[in-house]
Amino acid sequence: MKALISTATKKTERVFLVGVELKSRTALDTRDSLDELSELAATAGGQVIGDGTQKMEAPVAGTFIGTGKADEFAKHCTQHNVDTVIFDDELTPAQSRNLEQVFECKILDRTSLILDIFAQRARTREGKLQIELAQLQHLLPRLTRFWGHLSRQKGGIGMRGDGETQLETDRRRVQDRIAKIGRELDVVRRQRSTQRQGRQRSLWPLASIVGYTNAGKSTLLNALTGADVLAENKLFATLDPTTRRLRLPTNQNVLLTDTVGFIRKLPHSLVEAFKATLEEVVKADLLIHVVDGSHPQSMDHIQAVNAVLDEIGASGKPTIMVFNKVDKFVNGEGHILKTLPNAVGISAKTGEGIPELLSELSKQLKPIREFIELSVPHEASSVIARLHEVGQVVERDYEGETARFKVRIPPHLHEEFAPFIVQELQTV
Ligand SMILES: Nc1nc2c(ncn2[C@@H]2O[C@H](COP(=O)(O)OP(=O)(O)OP(=O)(O)O)[C@@H](O)[C@H]2O)c(=O)[nH]1
Ligand SMILES: [Mg+2]
Repeated sequence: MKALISTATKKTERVFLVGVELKSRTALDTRDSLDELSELAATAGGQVIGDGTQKMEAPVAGTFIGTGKADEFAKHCTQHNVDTVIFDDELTPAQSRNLEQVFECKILDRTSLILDIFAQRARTREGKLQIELAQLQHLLPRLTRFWGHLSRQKGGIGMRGDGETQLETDRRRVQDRIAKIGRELDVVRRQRSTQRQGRQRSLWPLASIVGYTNAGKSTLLNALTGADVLAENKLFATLDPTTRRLRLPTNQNVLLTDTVGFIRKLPHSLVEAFKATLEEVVKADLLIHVVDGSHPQSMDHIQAVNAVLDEIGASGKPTIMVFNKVDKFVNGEGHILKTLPNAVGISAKTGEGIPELLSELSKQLKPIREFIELSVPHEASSVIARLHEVGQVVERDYEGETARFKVRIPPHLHEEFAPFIVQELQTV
């Protein structure tokens, strides 16, 4: 058991972490995951005073860890004035209740901790509603008098966000609130979808920046487009999507979207709640998967991101793998780059590798838009109207015998305009 010396002020919540080394996991996996949990706890404002692990075949139904171990940890926690014990795996409602009795303090799991961080970070109306929905859905089966009591008395980690006022109410009211949020979200999303349609009319291809939390997605968007999205060394710095236009050296335009980062064991309720926000990712023509290449677990991170992409139905898209933070590479991490197709090593911070990324981006975007010259009879007004609706008309000339257009179109519309195509243009 690792015990850290406390320098906590009265207000900081003192936190103890518990992880299990199941048969399916190695000691290293458990350690990595606990280190990440510790970062999450710190991000939520807690002070981690120590952690403990147990090696076991499978979790115990009643208390997750063995009762002997639970008693041992509980004693340690009492001695060190621990306010909150956080388990690295999702607990069942019954396990949480039983553990609360053993530890006599607040019990959280990784899921509620992540939900709590999201609640603190949410800024937009949609973000706040989504996180409240996820919190309430997670909470509903876990509503106990203990929680109600705690939320009135203490608040703190796991008890924040707009959902807080509801924590003390009964299930019925929570359910009513869930239904109400659903309706409010509908309204907010309809507005956002109108905005998106406006953008789609421009018909620029959409590239979504995805990746593990803290990989450097926002830093990259800022570096490429001069956006000023908050980028900081904290987990889940970004929740709401930001889209900016990028004009490539080849004069192609692309819309870049930076959105929420992913993490191992991302709560399902959260993925569900954020599905609408993540629509940007689902709709994208191309993904830019940013990896913190200097992180020792970068390969696990890639897998975790791919799992979430799968879950939201965004896997299988053309993807550029971007290994970021090359300025921090020390142990030849760069070798991964050579083993993956479409991989680029960059530093969003120093600008190293950005030209290579831009050229890979134009290469990947080329098949996404065709640049063609058309000759359309003046009387074919429906064709001309359709062209303006679905294509990006760059030049037009109505003076000659036929109307002439230089236009960018999605390749699947090639057939439709085939009779009028004069030539395919080189500059895209
Ligand atoms: N050394 C180094 N640090 C970087 C680089 N790119 C980003 N960072 C740092 O990594 C941290 C996270 O960067 P963000 O851009 O906020 O990461 P993100 O992927 O948007 O993270 P979330 O929004 O939290 O998911 C910040 O402290 C950045 O300054 C890089 O190329 N090199
Ligand atoms: Mg970010």
